[in-house]
Amino acid sequence: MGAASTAPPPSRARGRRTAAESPLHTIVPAPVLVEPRPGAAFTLAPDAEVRVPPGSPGARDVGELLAELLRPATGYPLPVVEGATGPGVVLLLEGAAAEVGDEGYELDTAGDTAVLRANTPAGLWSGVQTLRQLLPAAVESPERQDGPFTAPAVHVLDHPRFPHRGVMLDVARHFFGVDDVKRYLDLAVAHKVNTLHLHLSDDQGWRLEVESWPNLTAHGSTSSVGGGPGGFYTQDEYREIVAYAARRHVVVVPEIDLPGHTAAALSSYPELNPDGVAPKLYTGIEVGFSTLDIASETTYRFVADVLREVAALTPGPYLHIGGDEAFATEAGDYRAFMARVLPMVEEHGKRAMGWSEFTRADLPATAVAQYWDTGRPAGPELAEAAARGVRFVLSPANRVYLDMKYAEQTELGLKWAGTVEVDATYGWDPATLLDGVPESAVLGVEAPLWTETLTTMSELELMAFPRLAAVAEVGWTAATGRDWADFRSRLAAQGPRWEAKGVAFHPSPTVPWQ
Ligand code: TNX
Repeated sequence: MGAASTAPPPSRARGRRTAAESPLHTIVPAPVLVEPRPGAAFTLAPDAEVRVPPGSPGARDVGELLAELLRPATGYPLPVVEGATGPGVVLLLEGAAAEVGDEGYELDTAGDTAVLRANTPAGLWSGVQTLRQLLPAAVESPERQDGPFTAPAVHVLDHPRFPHRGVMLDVARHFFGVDDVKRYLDLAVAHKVNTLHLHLSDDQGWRLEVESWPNLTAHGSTSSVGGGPGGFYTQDEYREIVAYAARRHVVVVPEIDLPGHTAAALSSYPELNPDGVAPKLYTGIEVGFSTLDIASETTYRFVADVLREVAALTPGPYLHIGGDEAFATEAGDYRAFMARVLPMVEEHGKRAMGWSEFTRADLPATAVAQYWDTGRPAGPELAEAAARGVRFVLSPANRVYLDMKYAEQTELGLKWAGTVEVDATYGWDPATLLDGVPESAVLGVEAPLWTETLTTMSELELMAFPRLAAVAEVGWTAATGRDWADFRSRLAAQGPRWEAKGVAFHPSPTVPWQ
């Protein structure tokens, strides 16, 4: 193609629209209501301030985070001030419609002012994500960009469908350090994810320091799939992740997978093994071959110590005790084990989470079962648990497993649940997935990212995006507000945002990327 004369002007070079031109339908997850307002578009002025209500550290924190998000690209100082007047973004903890609840918000943009109203700081935080997505993609850049930074004049009213909108990261098969976890979290919260589940132990590695059983990390952390070096979080590093997440209104759910998926622990302490012999560290990707010694009191001392330390480090309401694929544990032993361990979780004032197999145990009504199978006729124990009050987090592998290949030719990932393109991730309804598990029993959805085949941050990103955004919308947006044709064009609008953030994403052929 001939050079200069036929090239489009730079702002349109890749078919991008400026924010003023962009349609309102760009936000993922889709809000309950987005209405254009008459009048001028909102422009973030160079002297804009972020105005926060006096006396609310939580709201101030949201204001600080908003300023931190916008400063690099705009180069504006964006001071965070209490109750002052002047142009900018106003955060209010009053005046929001009651229906927005704990996590919803109202947003009004026009002229030199954007006003966010919510009942809680968490609601303001949700609104911040929407405001970001109304501004041009360039605001996401870590480097100074040319303005103006404008957003259409709109009124948005919004609140989530489900309270639990999670992502899970498997840091056991391959270890990912604190900075990677923070980045993954940052990318997820942009789509209003509020739960980070960390899969902290598995056959291939133990990833959290436990002071009372030091060999778990001294030895058990030193392996990973394929024989890499492994790694682990010190208790201080884990606290750092929890605090980073909490500031972003994300609850951390720590998982210690029991009684199977325990080869790293078994290799660290011979006395935990049914035959008393510690196996070598495991670096393959088989599942279902390991089990703690169900008959030994040492096992229960071990589990009690681990859960006590993890509970003490974790302010959130859950301890996830795994329970999946315990094929080396006899059915009766499995139930006996869970009967001992479930009360330990409650003793620490926590709710037990576990993979769906743990519905075979006698669960307390406070328990939360995480469904991971592919919708094959589910056993009656799921419906029975739901009837007893157990709540469900849905992670159907053929929909939301972010480690499944997109297509046969996808280099990374597995395909035991099939190949999963983003339309499949989007096209299901949590209320009708499982017979006997009605919407009232569904706490929400979660997208697991297992890492047998993934070793770098950009590999995580490539598998997670764009599917993570689709799961987030399944969890946030009411069924009546969801539509694939509409979603795929809104998803396309995320492409330039991910590019601005340097996110590797799968250019799905099902999406009309801009
Ligand atoms: C199944 S689903 C597992 C994991 C694997 C994953 C790979 C579940 C609870 N367990 O151990 O990593 O498949 O897709």
